[in-house]
Amino acid sequence: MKFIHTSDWHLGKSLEGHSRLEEQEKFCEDFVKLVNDNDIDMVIIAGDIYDTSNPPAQAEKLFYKTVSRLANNGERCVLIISGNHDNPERLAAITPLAHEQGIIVLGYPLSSTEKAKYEGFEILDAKEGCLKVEIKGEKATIITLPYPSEKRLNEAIGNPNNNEEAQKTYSERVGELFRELEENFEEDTINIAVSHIFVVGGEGTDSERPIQLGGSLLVEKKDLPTKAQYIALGHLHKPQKASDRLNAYYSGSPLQYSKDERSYAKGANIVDLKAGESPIIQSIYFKNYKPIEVFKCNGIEEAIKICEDNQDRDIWSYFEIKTEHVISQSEIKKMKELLDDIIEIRPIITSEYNEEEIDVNEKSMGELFKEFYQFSTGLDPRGELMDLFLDIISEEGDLEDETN
Ligand SMILES: [Mn+2]
Repeated sequence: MKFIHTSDWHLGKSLEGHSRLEEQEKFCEDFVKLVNDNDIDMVIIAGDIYDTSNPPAQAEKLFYKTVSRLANNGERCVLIISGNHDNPERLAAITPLAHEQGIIVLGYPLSSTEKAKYEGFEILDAKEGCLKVEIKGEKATIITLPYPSEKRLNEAIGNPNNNEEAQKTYSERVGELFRELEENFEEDTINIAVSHIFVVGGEGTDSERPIQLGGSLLVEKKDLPTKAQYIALGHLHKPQKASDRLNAYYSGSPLQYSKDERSYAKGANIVDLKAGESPIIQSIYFKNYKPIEVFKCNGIEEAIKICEDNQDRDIWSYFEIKTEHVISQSEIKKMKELLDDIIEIRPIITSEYNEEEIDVNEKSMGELFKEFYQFSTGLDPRGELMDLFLDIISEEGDLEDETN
Protein backbone atom coordinates (compact mmCIF):
# COMPACT_ATOMS: atom_id res chain seq x y z
CA MET A 1 0.00 0.00 0.00
CA LYS A 2 1.24 3.42 -0.87
CA PHE A 3 0.02 6.42 1.08
CA ILE A 4 0.98 10.06 1.30
CA HIS A 5 1.27 11.86 4.63
CA THR A 6 0.75 15.61 4.74
CA SER A 7 -0.55 18.08 7.34
CA ASP A 8 -0.92 21.70 8.39
CA TRP A 9 -2.38 23.13 5.21
CA HIS A 10 -3.73 26.11 7.17
CA LEU A 11 -6.04 27.11 4.34
CA GLY A 12 -7.11 30.73 4.73
CA LYS A 13 -3.96 31.72 6.59
CA SER A 14 -2.57 35.14 5.81
CA LEU A 15 0.84 36.73 6.28
CA GLU A 16 0.43 39.94 8.32
CA GLY A 17 -2.93 40.51 6.67
CA HIS A 18 -1.84 39.43 3.15
CA SER A 19 -3.88 36.52 1.78
CA ARG A 20 -1.99 33.34 0.85
CA LEU A 21 -4.97 31.77 -0.96
CA GLU A 22 -3.40 32.13 -4.37
CA GLU A 23 -0.36 30.10 -3.27
CA GLN A 24 -2.62 27.60 -1.48
CA GLU A 25 -4.63 27.13 -4.67
CA LYS A 26 -1.43 26.43 -6.62
CA PHE A 27 -0.31 23.95 -3.99
CA CYS A 28 -3.66 22.10 -4.02
CA GLU A 29 -3.55 21.87 -7.81
CA ASP A 30 -0.01 20.43 -7.73
CA PHE A 31 -0.85 18.12 -4.83
CA VAL A 32 -3.71 16.47 -6.72
CA LYS A 33 -1.39 15.94 -9.67
CA LEU A 34 1.34 14.52 -7.44
CA VAL A 35 -1.09 12.05 -5.85
CA ASN A 36 -2.40 10.93 -9.24
CA ASP A 37 1.06 10.65 -10.81
CA ASN A 38 2.35 8.52 -7.95
CA ASP A 39 -0.63 6.13 -7.80
CA ILE A 40 -1.24 6.92 -4.16
CA ASP A 41 -3.77 4.55 -2.53
CA MET A 42 -4.55 6.68 0.50
CA VAL A 43 -4.11 10.34 1.45
CA ILE A 44 -3.61 11.17 5.13
CA ILE A 45 -3.97 14.80 6.26
CA ALA A 46 -2.90 14.98 9.91
CA GLY A 47 -4.74 18.11 11.05
CA ASP A 48 -4.78 21.90 10.77
CA ILE A 49 -6.69 21.91 7.52
CA TYR A 50 -7.68 25.49 8.22
CA ASP A 51 -5.94 28.27 10.05
CA THR A 52 -8.86 29.27 12.24
CA SER A 53 -12.00 27.73 13.66
CA ASN A 54 -13.97 30.10 11.43
CA PRO A 55 -12.19 29.87 8.04
CA PRO A 56 -13.08 32.07 5.05
CA ALA A 57 -15.59 30.50 2.64
CA GLN A 58 -12.98 30.51 -0.12
CA ALA A 59 -10.70 28.32 2.00
CA GLU A 60 -13.53 25.87 2.62
CA LYS A 61 -14.36 25.78 -1.07
CA LEU A 62 -10.72 25.08 -1.95
CA PHE A 63 -10.58 22.28 0.61
CA TYR A 64 -13.79 20.60 -0.57
CA LYS A 65 -12.76 20.85 -4.21
CA THR A 66 -9.31 19.40 -3.48
CA VAL A 67 -10.34 16.46 -1.31
CA SER A 68 -13.14 15.58 -3.65
CA ARG A 69 -10.66 15.43 -6.55
CA LEU A 70 -8.30 13.33 -4.41
CA ALA A 71 -11.03 10.86 -3.48
CA ASN A 72 -12.41 10.79 -7.03
CA ASN A 73 -15.75 9.34 -5.96
CA GLY A 74 -14.45 6.57 -3.75
CA GLU A 75 -11.56 5.57 -6.01
CA ARG A 76 -9.11 6.62 -3.32
CA CYS A 77 -9.29 6.71 0.48
CA VAL A 78 -8.81 10.16 2.01
CA LEU A 79 -8.39 10.35 5.78
CA ILE A 80 -8.49 13.68 7.60
CA ILE A 81 -8.22 14.47 11.31
CA SER A 82 -8.58 17.83 13.05
CA GLY A 83 -5.66 19.85 14.44
CA ASN A 84 -5.49 22.49 17.16
CA HIS A 85 -6.46 25.22 14.68
CA ASP A 86 -9.57 23.43 13.39
CA ASN A 87 -13.01 23.48 14.90
CA PRO A 88 -13.58 19.70 15.15
CA GLU A 89 -17.36 19.97 14.99
CA ARG A 90 -17.33 22.19 11.97
CA LEU A 91 -14.55 20.32 10.16
CA ALA A 92 -16.50 17.07 10.43
CA ALA A 93 -19.85 18.67 9.55
CA ILE A 94 -19.20 17.81 5.88
CA THR A 95 -19.34 14.07 6.77
CA PRO A 96 -22.81 13.34 5.28
CA LEU A 97 -21.51 14.43 1.86
CA ALA A 98 -17.90 13.38 2.30
CA HIS A 99 -18.65 9.84 3.44
CA GLU A 100 -20.40 9.06 0.17
CA GLN A 101 -17.19 9.87 -1.68
CA GLY A 102 -14.79 7.91 0.53
CA ILE A 103 -13.56 10.91 2.48
CA ILE A 104 -13.20 10.24 6.21
CA VAL A 105 -13.18 13.29 8.48
CA LEU A 106 -12.56 12.75 12.19
CA GLY A 107 -12.98 15.72 14.53
CA TYR A 108 -12.61 14.46 18.09
CA PRO A 109 -10.51 11.87 19.92
CA LEU A 110 -12.44 8.59 19.54
CA SER A 111 -14.53 9.91 16.63
CA SER A 112 -15.42 7.05 14.32
CA THR A 113 -16.52 6.54 10.73
CA GLU A 114 -18.83 3.86 9.32
CA LYS A 115 -18.38 0.69 7.30
CA ALA A 116 -18.71 1.31 3.59
CA LYS A 117 -17.74 -0.11 0.23
CA TYR A 118 -16.46 2.14 -2.51
CA GLU A 119 -15.19 1.80 -6.04
CA GLY A 120 -11.53 1.68 -4.99
CA PHE A 121 -11.55 0.49 -1.37
CA GLU A 122 -13.63 -0.74 1.53
CA ILE A 123 -13.98 0.31 5.15
CA LEU A 124 -14.19 -3.14 6.74
CA ASP A 125 -14.61 -2.02 10.31
CA ALA A 126 -15.04 1.26 12.14
CA LYS A 127 -14.89 1.87 15.85
CA GLU A 128 -13.92 4.61 18.26
CA GLY A 129 -10.47 5.86 17.26
CA CYS A 130 -9.85 3.03 14.81
CA LEU A 131 -10.76 1.95 11.32
CA LYS A 132 -9.82 -1.00 9.14
CA VAL A 133 -9.65 -0.60 5.40
CA GLU A 134 -8.97 -2.90 2.50
CA ILE A 135 -7.32 -1.37 -0.55
CA LYS A 136 -6.46 -3.50 -3.59
CA GLY A 137 -6.35 -6.69 -1.53
CA GLU A 138 -4.24 -5.23 1.29
CA LYS A 139 -5.63 -4.55 4.75
CA ALA A 140 -4.69 -1.67 7.02
CA THR A 141 -5.56 -0.89 10.63
CA ILE A 142 -5.42 2.82 11.31
CA ILE A 143 -5.67 4.28 14.79
CA THR A 144 -6.47 7.97 14.99
CA LEU A 145 -6.17 10.64 17.64
CA PRO A 146 -7.42 13.99 16.35
CA TYR A 147 -6.04 16.92 18.36
CA PRO A 148 -6.64 15.96 22.01
CA SER A 149 -7.09 19.21 23.91
CA GLU A 150 -7.18 18.54 27.64
CA LYS A 151 -10.96 18.94 27.62
CA ARG A 152 -11.48 16.67 24.63
CA LEU A 153 -9.14 14.06 26.08
CA ASN A 154 -11.08 14.07 29.36
CA GLU A 155 -14.35 13.75 27.50
CA ALA A 156 -12.94 10.79 25.57
CA ILE A 157 -11.42 8.80 28.43
CA GLY A 158 -13.47 10.08 31.36
CA ASN A 159 -12.34 12.15 34.31
CA PRO A 160 -9.91 10.46 36.72
CA ASN A 161 -11.92 8.50 39.30
CA ASN A 162 -9.24 7.98 41.91
CA ASN A 163 -6.15 9.70 43.27
CA GLU A 164 -3.69 7.63 41.30
CA GLU A 165 -5.51 8.41 38.06
CA ALA A 166 -5.57 12.11 38.92
CA GLN A 167 -1.77 12.14 39.34
CA LYS A 168 -1.21 11.09 35.77
CA THR A 169 0.14 13.68 33.36
CA TYR A 170 -1.45 14.65 30.09
CA SER A 171 1.26 12.70 28.25
CA GLU A 172 0.65 9.55 30.29
CA ARG A 173 -3.06 9.69 29.59
CA VAL A 174 -2.43 10.14 25.86
CA GLY A 175 -0.03 7.20 26.06
CA GLU A 176 -2.64 5.01 27.73
CA LEU A 177 -5.15 5.88 25.06
CA PHE A 178 -2.67 5.03 22.31
CA ARG A 179 -1.90 1.68 23.96
CA GLU A 180 -5.59 0.89 24.18
CA LEU A 181 -6.11 1.77 20.53
CA GLU A 182 -3.05 -0.26 19.56
CA GLU A 183 -4.85 -3.39 20.72
CA ASN A 184 -6.63 -3.16 17.38
CA PHE A 185 -3.43 -3.71 15.40
CA GLU A 186 -3.09 -7.12 13.78
CA GLU A 187 -0.04 -9.02 12.59
CA ASP A 188 -1.33 -9.41 9.07
CA THR A 189 -2.49 -5.81 8.61
CA ILE A 190 -0.57 -2.64 7.85
CA ASN A 191 -0.59 -0.73 11.14
CA ILE A 192 -0.64 3.06 11.08
CA ALA A 193 -1.27 5.77 13.70
CA VAL A 194 -2.38 9.32 12.86
CA SER A 195 -2.41 12.21 15.33
CA HIS A 196 -2.02 15.95 15.84
CA ILE A 197 0.13 16.42 18.94
CA PHE A 198 3.30 18.17 20.06
CA VAL A 199 5.96 15.55 20.77
CA VAL A 200 8.70 16.58 23.24
CA GLY A 201 11.90 17.69 21.54
CA GLY A 202 10.26 18.79 18.31
CA GLU A 203 11.61 21.88 16.62
CA GLY A 204 8.98 24.59 16.34
CA THR A 205 8.59 27.68 14.14
CA ASP A 206 6.78 31.01 14.54
CA SER A 207 3.61 29.96 12.76
CA GLU A 208 2.28 27.00 14.73
CA ARG A 209 0.75 28.77 17.73
CA PRO A 210 1.69 26.78 20.83
CA ILE A 211 -0.72 23.92 21.42
CA GLN A 212 -1.11 25.31 24.89
CA LEU A 213 0.83 28.00 26.67
CA GLY A 214 3.12 26.59 29.30
CA GLY A 215 3.73 23.48 27.24
CA SER A 216 1.66 21.19 29.44
CA LEU A 217 0.23 19.48 26.36
CA LEU A 218 3.52 17.92 25.35
CA VAL A 219 3.57 14.21 24.62
CA GLU A 220 6.67 12.26 25.65
CA LYS A 221 8.28 9.99 23.06
CA LYS A 222 7.67 7.00 25.33
CA ASP A 223 3.93 7.64 25.11
CA LEU A 224 3.74 7.34 21.32
CA PRO A 225 2.09 4.19 19.90
CA THR A 226 5.12 1.88 19.78
CA LYS A 227 3.53 -0.86 17.69
CA ALA A 228 2.63 1.34 14.74
CA GLN A 229 4.74 0.79 11.62
CA TYR A 230 4.36 4.45 10.77
CA ILE A 231 3.08 7.38 12.86
CA ALA A 232 1.76 10.28 10.76
CA LEU A 233 1.91 13.47 12.81
CA GLY A 234 0.68 17.00 12.36
CA HIS A 235 1.40 20.23 14.25
CA LEU A 236 5.05 21.18 13.66
CA HIS A 237 5.61 23.03 10.39
CA LYS A 238 9.15 21.82 9.79
CA PRO A 239 9.36 18.26 8.42
CA GLN A 240 11.14 16.08 10.97
CA LYS A 241 11.36 12.69 12.62
CA ALA A 242 9.79 12.83 16.06
CA SER A 243 11.52 9.79 17.54
CA ASP A 244 14.84 8.01 17.07
CA ARG A 245 13.34 4.62 17.70
CA LEU A 246 9.96 4.85 15.98
CA ASN A 247 8.89 5.76 12.47
CA ALA A 248 7.11 8.86 13.77
CA TYR A 249 7.21 11.80 11.36
CA TYR A 250 5.97 15.34 11.04
CA SER A 251 5.35 16.04 7.37
CA GLY A 252 5.39 19.79 8.01
CA SER A 253 3.25 22.42 6.30
CA PRO A 254 3.15 22.72 2.49
CA LEU A 255 3.99 26.45 2.47
CA GLN A 256 6.35 28.71 4.41
CA TYR A 257 4.01 30.30 6.92
CA SER A 258 6.50 32.53 8.75
CA LYS A 259 9.85 34.09 7.95
CA ASP A 260 11.73 31.64 10.15
CA GLU A 261 10.58 28.82 7.83
CA ARG A 262 12.76 30.05 4.94
CA SER A 263 15.76 27.83 5.49
CA TYR A 264 14.36 24.45 4.42
CA ALA A 265 12.12 22.94 1.76
CA LYS A 266 8.49 22.06 2.40
CA GLY A 267 7.17 18.65 1.48
CA ALA A 268 5.35 15.45 2.37
CA ASN A 269 6.15 11.76 2.83
CA ILE A 270 5.18 9.07 0.38
CA VAL A 271 5.20 5.80 2.29
CA ASP A 272 5.29 2.29 0.89
CA LEU A 273 4.14 -0.10 3.55
CA LYS A 274 3.47 -3.83 3.79
CA ALA A 275 2.22 -5.79 6.80
CA GLY A 276 5.06 -6.75 9.14
CA GLU A 277 7.71 -4.80 7.23
CA SER A 278 9.55 -1.54 7.71
CA PRO A 279 8.16 1.39 5.75
CA ILE A 280 9.95 2.73 2.70
CA ILE A 281 9.73 6.48 3.10
CA GLN A 282 10.30 8.92 0.30
CA SER A 283 10.40 12.63 1.10
CA ILE A 284 9.05 14.74 -1.71
CA TYR A 285 9.32 18.50 -1.93
CA PHE A 286 6.84 21.14 -3.01
CA LYS A 287 7.45 24.25 -5.06
CA ASN A 288 7.99 27.50 -3.23
CA TYR A 289 5.39 29.56 -5.08
CA LYS A 290 6.14 32.86 -3.42
CA PRO A 291 9.28 32.87 -1.27
CA ILE A 292 9.60 34.95 1.88
CA GLU A 293 12.76 37.09 1.82
CA VAL A 294 14.40 39.05 4.62
CA PHE A 295 16.69 41.82 3.38
CA LYS A 296 19.19 43.35 5.78
CA CYS A 297 20.42 46.64 4.34
CA ASN A 298 22.91 49.34 5.21
CA GLY A 299 21.01 52.52 4.54
CA ILE A 300 17.88 53.39 2.64
CA GLU A 301 19.76 53.65 -0.68
CA GLU A 302 20.68 49.97 -0.50
CA ALA A 303 17.06 49.09 0.36
CA ILE A 304 15.79 51.00 -2.68
CA LYS A 305 18.38 49.26 -4.86
CA ILE A 306 17.17 45.87 -3.58
CA CYS A 307 13.61 46.82 -4.44
CA GLU A 308 14.73 47.67 -7.97
CA ASP A 309 16.71 44.46 -8.38
CA ASN A 310 13.81 42.28 -7.20
CA GLN A 311 11.05 44.04 -9.12
CA ASP A 312 10.38 41.06 -11.37
CA ARG A 313 10.25 38.47 -8.60
CA ASP A 314 7.02 37.38 -6.91
CA ILE A 315 8.09 37.46 -3.25
CA TRP A 316 7.01 38.49 0.24
CA SER A 317 9.68 40.70 1.76
CA TYR A 318 10.81 42.03 5.09
CA PHE A 319 13.37 44.84 5.30
CA GLU A 320 15.73 45.60 8.16
CA ILE A 321 17.45 48.88 7.38
CA LYS A 322 20.36 50.29 9.37
CA THR A 323 20.06 54.04 9.15
CA GLU A 324 21.29 57.18 10.88
CA HIS A 325 18.25 59.21 9.99
CA VAL A 326 14.55 58.54 10.20
CA ILE A 327 13.08 56.87 7.10
CA SER A 328 10.56 59.23 5.59
CA GLN A 329 7.12 58.38 4.24
CA SER A 330 8.31 59.33 0.76
CA GLU A 331 11.22 56.86 0.96
CA ILE A 332 8.81 54.13 2.05
CA LYS A 333 6.48 55.07 -0.78
CA LYS A 334 9.36 54.79 -3.25
CA MET A 335 10.21 51.29 -2.00
CA LYS A 336 6.59 50.17 -2.22
CA GLU A 337 6.20 51.56 -5.71
CA LEU A 338 9.21 49.55 -6.87
CA LEU A 339 8.44 46.29 -5.09
CA ASP A 340 5.05 44.72 -4.35
CA ASP A 341 4.15 42.89 -1.16
CA ILE A 342 6.58 44.40 1.27
CA ILE A 343 5.40 43.03 4.60
CA GLU A 344 7.55 45.08 6.94
CA ILE A 345 10.14 47.85 6.89
CA ARG A 346 12.07 47.97 10.13
CA PRO A 347 14.59 50.77 10.54
CA ILE A 348 17.46 50.23 12.96
CA ILE A 349 18.57 53.69 14.00
CA THR A 350 22.33 53.77 14.49
CA SER A 351 22.66 57.38 15.77
CA GLU A 352 22.49 58.14 19.49
CA TYR A 353 19.45 59.78 20.98
CA ASN A 354 20.54 62.89 22.82
CA GLU A 355 18.06 63.82 25.51
CA GLU A 356 19.81 67.02 26.44
CA GLU A 357 19.18 68.46 23.03
CA ILE A 358 15.47 68.45 23.67
CA ASP A 359 14.05 71.38 25.49
CA VAL A 360 10.56 70.27 26.39
CA ASN A 361 9.37 73.81 27.02
CA GLU A 362 10.54 75.08 23.66
CA LYS A 363 8.52 72.63 21.62
CA SER A 364 4.83 71.97 21.06
CA MET A 365 3.26 68.66 22.05
CA GLY A 366 2.97 67.82 18.36
CA GLU A 367 6.69 68.31 17.76
CA LEU A 368 7.60 66.31 20.83
CA PHE A 369 5.32 63.46 19.77
CA LYS A 370 6.82 63.45 16.28
CA GLU A 371 10.36 63.27 17.67
CA PHE A 372 9.44 60.54 20.11
CA TYR A 373 7.74 58.52 17.35
CA GLN A 374 10.74 58.92 15.06
CA PHE A 375 13.09 57.87 17.82
CA SER A 376 11.13 54.77 18.83
CA THR A 377 10.18 53.50 15.34
CA GLY A 378 12.68 55.13 12.98
CA LEU A 379 9.76 56.30 10.85
CA ASP A 380 7.88 59.54 10.33
CA PRO A 381 4.40 59.35 11.84
CA ARG A 382 1.76 59.19 9.11
CA GLY A 383 -0.56 62.18 8.69
CA GLU A 384 -3.62 60.40 10.16
CA LEU A 385 -1.66 59.34 13.22
CA MET A 386 -0.44 62.89 13.76
CA ASP A 387 -4.01 64.21 13.41
CA LEU A 388 -5.33 61.64 15.84
CA PHE A 389 -2.67 62.54 18.39
CA LEU A 390 -3.43 66.26 18.06
CA ASP A 391 -7.16 65.55 18.38
CA ILE A 392 -6.63 63.65 21.61
CA ILE A 393 -4.34 66.34 22.95
CA SER A 394 -6.90 69.07 22.27
CA GLU A 395 -9.68 67.00 23.89
CA GLU A 396 -7.52 66.52 27.00
CA GLY A 397 -7.09 70.30 27.09
CA ASP A 398 -10.85 70.78 26.87
CA LEU A 399 -11.44 68.34 29.69
CA GLU A 400 -8.99 70.10 31.92
CA ASP A 401 -10.73 73.38 31.23
CA GLU A 402 -14.04 71.88 32.25
CA THR A 403 -12.82 70.38 35.50
CA ASN A 404 -10.98 73.48 36.54
MN1 LIG B 1 -0.31 23.80 12.33
